[in-house]
Amino acid sequence: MISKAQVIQPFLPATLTPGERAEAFAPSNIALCKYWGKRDKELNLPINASLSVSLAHLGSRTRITPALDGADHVLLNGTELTVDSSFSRKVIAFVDLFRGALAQPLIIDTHNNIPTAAGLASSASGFAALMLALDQFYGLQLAPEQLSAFARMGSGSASRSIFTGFVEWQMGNREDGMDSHAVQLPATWPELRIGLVKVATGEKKVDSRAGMQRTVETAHLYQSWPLQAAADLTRLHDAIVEHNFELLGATAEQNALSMHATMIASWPPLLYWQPESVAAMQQVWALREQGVPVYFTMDAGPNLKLLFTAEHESVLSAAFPGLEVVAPFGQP
Ligand code: 2P0
Repeated sequence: MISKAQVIQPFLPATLTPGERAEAFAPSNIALCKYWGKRDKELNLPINASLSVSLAHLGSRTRITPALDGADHVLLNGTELTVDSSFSRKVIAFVDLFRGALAQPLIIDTHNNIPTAAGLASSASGFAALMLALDQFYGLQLAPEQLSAFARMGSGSASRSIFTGFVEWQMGNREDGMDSHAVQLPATWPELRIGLVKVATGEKKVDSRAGMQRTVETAHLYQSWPLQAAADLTRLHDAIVEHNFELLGATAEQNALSMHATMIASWPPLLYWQPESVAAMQQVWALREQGVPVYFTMDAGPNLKLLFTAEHESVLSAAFPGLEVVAPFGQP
């Protein structure tokens, strides 16, 4: 198995010249075709390609400055964390891949503006923003595909958060993973809306890293997942090119439910849904029967993300009190 450091090393200059300050933003993203399962756990290389839409201004902003007291400092939303917290350890391990022998202590300050109530994962935008900030801080001048491949090593879904709009993470087949990076699709959809439905917040018992590993190792049903994902990816491309909202929504919803089916078929079983998640799904189906074009997707948690177009926003805000609406391509 190739290590992250072995892959990154050839792309770094012989001598690093740290800057004074770097700051970068990366958006969060919602997958319409999910990443679920790895062919390489060290490099976060996926078993299937995935496709997401970025959440515009919602995401992570990370600032890097030199630390003058000889120790690393990791801050999250304005609060300094202990260096042995799980967040700090992940951040420092990632930074170590780049600063190498220089070992210069740093202050790494991250702010997430993702509504915490929405229960959205922040590892995707967090590692993407950190990667962009490191690139600036050390003047690495990495190409977008390289930034995406390296952000992937922090967290798989971070590969997609290097870009905005519709983004496809190509699975690649190289052992070093340098062809497993995201690309931005040349498409916009100004009327598209994503509605964040909060069902529950709080730490989940099984994180997605452990969840996908358990699924791959124990669910026979998982064998059908790569085929489903490949078919869905093709349908999503067609839907985006044709602005076919029904095709986009139906494909995303079936893809999410198929992923959850593989989780439920794992052992021990993995069910991220709460009773309120199922009630919200049934509400979406009831609204569709009444003629409202609305679909949902879900990740490794109990919350729903609704997909709809701008003209139906008021109906959906009334049906789901507290709905947080995002326009991924800005206002039309
Ligand atoms: C996705 N998820 O495509 C899928 C759907 C969760 C369900 O990407 O182990 O935090 O760091 O590569 O990126 C969450 O997985 O996992 C995720 P690692 P990551 O959005």
